[in-house]
Amino acid sequence: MLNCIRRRTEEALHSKKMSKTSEQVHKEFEKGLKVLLLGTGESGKTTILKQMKILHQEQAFTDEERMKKVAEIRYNLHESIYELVRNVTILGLNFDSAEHRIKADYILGIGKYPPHVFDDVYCNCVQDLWINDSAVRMAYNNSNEFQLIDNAKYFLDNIETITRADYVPTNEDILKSRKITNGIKEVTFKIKFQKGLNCGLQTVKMFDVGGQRNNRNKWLQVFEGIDAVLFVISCGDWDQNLREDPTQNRLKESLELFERVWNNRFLLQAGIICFLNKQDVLMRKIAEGKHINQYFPDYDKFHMSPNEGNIFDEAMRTRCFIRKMLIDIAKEPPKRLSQLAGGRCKERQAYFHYTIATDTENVKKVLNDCHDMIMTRNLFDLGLL
Ligand SMILES: Nc1nc2c(ncn2[C@@H]2O[C@H](COP(=O)(O)OP(=O)(O)OP(=O)(O)O)[C@@H](O)[C@H]2O)c(=O)[nH]1
Ligand SMILES: [Mg+2]
Repeated sequence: MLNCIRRRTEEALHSKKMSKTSEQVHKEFEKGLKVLLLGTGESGKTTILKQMKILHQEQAFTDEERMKKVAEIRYNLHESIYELVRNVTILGLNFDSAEHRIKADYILGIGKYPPHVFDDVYCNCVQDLWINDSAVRMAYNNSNEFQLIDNAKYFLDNIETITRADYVPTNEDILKSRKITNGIKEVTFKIKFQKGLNCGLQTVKMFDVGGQRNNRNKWLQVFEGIDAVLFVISCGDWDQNLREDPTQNRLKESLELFERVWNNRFLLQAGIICFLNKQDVLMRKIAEGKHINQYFPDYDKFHMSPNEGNIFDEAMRTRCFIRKMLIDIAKEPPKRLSQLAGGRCKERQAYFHYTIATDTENVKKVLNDCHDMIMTRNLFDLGLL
């Protein structure tokens, strides 16, 4: 009799505890997540935000938004040819013919901003220079020496579509377009998660900030109560310098910024997930015979561990090397955290993903993994796991 009562009491307590736990898990889920995108200029933060819209909003871009993008994309198209033509001379190259020189002067005469009308004369000039002039191609192959947007080739190859009067940008066009972020953008998503700790809707607030140096002083405003930082780093620009400081290497700037974010005292509670982005650009550069060791001599001493992949795969080795430099920074517990804990440090680690932010399927998978990780971490911190 007594045994029976005890068993029932234990069962009741267990079930009460379980329902309390499940209530707490539910509460934690309902509270929503605050996610912050950080990284240097042009690393791909806004592109990740655009992917969130594509993946989690019924209508990713309204007709009005698409129409607004037309001007941005045409701006990207014009700035691409303008910078290429301008740099032919700067690089000491010569156009193939007098006719091409005249066409180049016509483009330069328009100036940095695109013309009001993209007529046949304009389109023919751009296409002839882009497709047929070897000096323009040479400038393109050396575009790490000046500032050219990543997807210049994509826009120049698609000039006929982009300049049509009835042009409506596709999602791919929008993902590949480039417009600098100034200030802070906040977007709230209601996300339906299929798997993981809880199936249902969760609110995710995502903050996108401008990554160029003059924008970074605004970052502090949004550091409060952040669950996770998605730190985006471009792996394709080891041979380029910053737009805002032509003396600083872009990858070095990213590594230094990562170190500052890792040690930032306002972000000690946030999970840090690092997106090693622009893997397609990295692979393209390796395929073109470019190497990182010219800019990062330590690469020659770098040894991949056998489980990281084929050591003869140069692209793989390069991405592992960049990852290793980040791991070395994150290996040290944040300086402030060790001080606060009097030397006894709560374990903290950074997570790494290789990404191509313009590829929706790739980002979908990575973001799902990140969500699982953030929720697991939050529930663990609350003692619920
Ligand atoms: N090829 C390629 N292009 C990418 C990738 N990720 C981003 N881009 C392009 O890189 C450019 C810059 O990306 P953004 O997302 O605007 O960069 P950002 O980090 O928001 O830059 P700021 O607003 O200046 O801080 C855009 O043209 C993107 O389409 C990638 O993985 N591969
Ligand atoms: Mg941006």
